[in-house]
Amino acid sequence: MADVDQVLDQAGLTNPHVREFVAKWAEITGAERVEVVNAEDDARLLRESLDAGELLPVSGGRYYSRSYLKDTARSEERTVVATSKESDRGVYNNWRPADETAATLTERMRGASAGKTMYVIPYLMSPQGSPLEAYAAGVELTDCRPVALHMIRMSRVGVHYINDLREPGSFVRAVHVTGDLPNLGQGTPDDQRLFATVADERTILHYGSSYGGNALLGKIAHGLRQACYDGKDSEAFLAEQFLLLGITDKETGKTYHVVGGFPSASGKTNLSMTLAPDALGDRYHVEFYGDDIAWLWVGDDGRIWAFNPEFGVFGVAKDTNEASNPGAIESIRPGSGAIFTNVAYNPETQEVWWEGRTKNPPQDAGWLDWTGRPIADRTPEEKDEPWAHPNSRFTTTIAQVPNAADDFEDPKGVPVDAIIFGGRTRDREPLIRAITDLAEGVYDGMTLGAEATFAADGLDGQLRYDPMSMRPFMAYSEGEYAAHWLHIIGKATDQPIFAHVNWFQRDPEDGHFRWPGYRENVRALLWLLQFRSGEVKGVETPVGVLPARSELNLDGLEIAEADLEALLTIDVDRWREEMAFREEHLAQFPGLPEEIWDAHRRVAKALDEA
Ligand code: GTP
Ligand code: SPV
Ligand code: MN
Repeated sequence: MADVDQVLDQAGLTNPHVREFVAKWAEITGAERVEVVNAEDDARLLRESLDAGELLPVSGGRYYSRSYLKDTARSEERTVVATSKESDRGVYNNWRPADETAATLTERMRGASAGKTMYVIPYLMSPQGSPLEAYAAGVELTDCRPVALHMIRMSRVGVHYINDLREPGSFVRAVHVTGDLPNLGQGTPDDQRLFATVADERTILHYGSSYGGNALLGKIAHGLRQACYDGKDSEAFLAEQFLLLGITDKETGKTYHVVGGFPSASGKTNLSMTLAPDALGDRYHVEFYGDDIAWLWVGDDGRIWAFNPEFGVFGVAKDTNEASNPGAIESIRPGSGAIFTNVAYNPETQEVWWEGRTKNPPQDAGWLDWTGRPIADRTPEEKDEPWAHPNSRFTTTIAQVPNAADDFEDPKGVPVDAIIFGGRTRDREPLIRAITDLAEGVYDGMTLGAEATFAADGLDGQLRYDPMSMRPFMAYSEGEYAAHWLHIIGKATDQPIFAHVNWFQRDPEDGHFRWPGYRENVRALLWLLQFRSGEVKGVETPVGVLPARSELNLDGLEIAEADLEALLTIDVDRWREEMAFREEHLAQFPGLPEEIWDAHRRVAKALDEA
């Protein structure tokens, strides 16, 4: 066992609370060595990971990692929020008592890093100097070197972010222990994995994975789950699984900012990195701020302000190509330092590939699927299996995104003009409906959902509800959550407009997407911003204001009349059916504010009278 004090001295890590935290967990996990990580260590750590075979080289100074077969996504069932008050229990947050959860995890982690190095990663989940910086500092301890490399891309990493913090509670204590992945019983009744945020102690303990949100603790665990709790506790802010983008109208010189909550894998990365469609590109410029997390607060000017606490992008690879998301392709180009996880890999050419990268898979020999198996060895039955895992990802920094906003690191954030929600809905939801009332906006967020992907997930036509796209991240009860939203946005004297969008409506006959999606989605946002500023009137419906056909800018877009008609109208019968599902959904949440119920009844009544 290394001399922890000596290592921390050498690294110039002087904060006594952090030192105490590191020493405690070095002792518990039994790590053989301790090492402090700064962003400047990236090149050395990459070399060491390549030498150790943890990473494989991709052409142009990029990298490839493969995770254990049963460790390829966040596990929502194994993720819990723990606090000392049972009133934090929600319907979806897997609440547990703090003391027994911390005790269980301490036992699982005891001795589990024996023989390994424990990397100490001080990080900041905000631009430096932001008004919410007090909630953004953390120290992740991990026994996995590639996790350190991902953290360097996804957050701001360095000792100077934490050295001067005085209070014991002024940084999040985050401990990640990988565990013996082949022997954790993933998906069995004896599953050993446990991912806990002990929110009222600002402590995160994750055991049994080295993948994504399970292991990069600054991202989901701190940036969403812990921050969601801190935001409520302080009554100061909201932390949401939101994208953040800017649209500049070059003709008027005005810039607008939009945040959007879509459930996981429902299009946040794609929308946030999008470009204006070619036909509108001369006039509108879209700027990227963030693709997964935004923190929101009320500024002194009475507006809602936001920033992205992250430093990088951990994006879904599938279907990312020059047409769907040219910005993403550019952000992972040779020289970007990107890390690819669980895509297909060719060790001879050092190239990577995933479904949708090109129309057809590459032809040359030597390709391995995401598990490392040669494609050439596939049996005829296996021939059609995907080469990349459906949740395979790329990791890159925001600075690599070509249309990253110049001010993405500005600590004062940006003012928010619109808050949009969107899920994957095959019918019922029109392209866009604007909502001008705060309670109806929050109600729309609370009834957000995505289509059940497997028949077993739910009844046909019924959504898997994902309130605010925060179902797996809410750190306290849904009722209080809605109240906190009403409180924070309600404090703003100049409130953003709400809207619900849907890029995924399909023709029931042949299943084609009625809306072309991707870059064309900007057209719906432009309408919303014009509606907010009173330039267009829209068409009132019981569920919000829809664009009149003539108001939607369709220059350069070919779309069938029947599709457009379906996208710009509402199906009242399907909506009435949905209202009954919503009633059951909302009734699960004790303490849901009366304003939300009023909004529900208003919409239901309007539909009945329609
Ligand atoms: P997380 O990182 O898991 O939170 O996901 P995300 O919300 O950022 O999702 P992402 O943008 O990566 O999109 C997920 C999938 O939806 C990808 O396979 C996209 O190709 C697809 N997708 C995104 N936007 C559109 C769209 O406008 N139309 C259609 N048809 N598909 C889309
Ligand atoms: C998500 O699953 O919503 C993600 C990826 O953004 S992860 O970091 O794994 O949570
Ligand atoms: Mn996400």
